[in-house]
Amino acid sequence: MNATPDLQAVDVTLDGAVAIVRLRRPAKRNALSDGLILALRQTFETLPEAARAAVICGEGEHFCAGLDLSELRERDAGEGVMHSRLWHTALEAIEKGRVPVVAALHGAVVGGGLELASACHVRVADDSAYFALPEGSRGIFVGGSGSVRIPKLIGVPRMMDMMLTGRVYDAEAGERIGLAQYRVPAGQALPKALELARRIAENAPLTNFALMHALPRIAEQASDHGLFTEALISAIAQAAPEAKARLRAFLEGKAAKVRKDA
Ligand code: 1HE
Repeated sequence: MNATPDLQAVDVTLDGAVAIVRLRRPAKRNALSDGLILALRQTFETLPEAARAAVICGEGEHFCAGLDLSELRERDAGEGVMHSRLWHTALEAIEKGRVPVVAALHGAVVGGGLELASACHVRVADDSAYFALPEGSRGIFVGGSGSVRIPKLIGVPRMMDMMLTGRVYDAEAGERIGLAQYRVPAGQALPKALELARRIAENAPLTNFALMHALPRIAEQASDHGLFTEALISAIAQAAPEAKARLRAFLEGKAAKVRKDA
């Protein structure tokens, strides 16, 4: 694979403790070329030190049109494996990176665009968003970890249906089945994602790290192993000085209570 990171296609800005990562190929509906995938990997591996959470969004009318189909050419099986593995490492840099990532979704969230969204930790869809996996009709298969991550969100039968029949879910249905955890009016995905990311950034970094790295692994372990891992991680998290300070603040009446409208 000869591609180099297309750094023009990804814009990173820091808003306080939140890194905003923007896909910037609107003329191609933010289709994910090899160069853009490499740039995403590099971006998430080298987020600014001050970032404690991130938001990913797309410029233009759509979040992301998936794989850049113009780059699909005759690949032999070995090259196909390497291409898929490139996507895996890039999306792994998001899912198992340093900070939680909130996806702000609008317009098309399709194919590899949905694979990208499913590597994020929280998904916010505005009412213009729609979700599809057109790979079935293009004669290909998911290759960007969709077969691993998407069934964890919606189950194998729903993903099977999307790929076999070309079913498209709108934002409302997408939220109902679990493709997004939040639905907001059109145009509000980014503000809502930012609001959530700012809240996430206030958590103890070790808690965020434990959630990103321990929770998905525990969920895949046999329950006996999961309980043991949970005991280890919770002991490590509560031993951190920041955890002790936060607990003390609550006991002294200085920390926020849980409110039902929060
Ligand atoms: C593209 C791509 C793309 C747009 N690769 N160039 N993904 C798909 O099968 C989705 C294909 N795209 C679409 O269905 C539509 O473009 C959209 C619904 C996303 C947007 O429609 P629209 O009317 O706003 O835009 P458009 O006129 O279709 O596209 C504008 C330009 O973007 C046009 O190029 P132009 O040079 O004629 O201006 C399109 O060709 C180009 N474009 N989408 C390349 N995807 C790791 S495996 C993952 C496997 C997959 O992701 S398969 C699913 C691929």
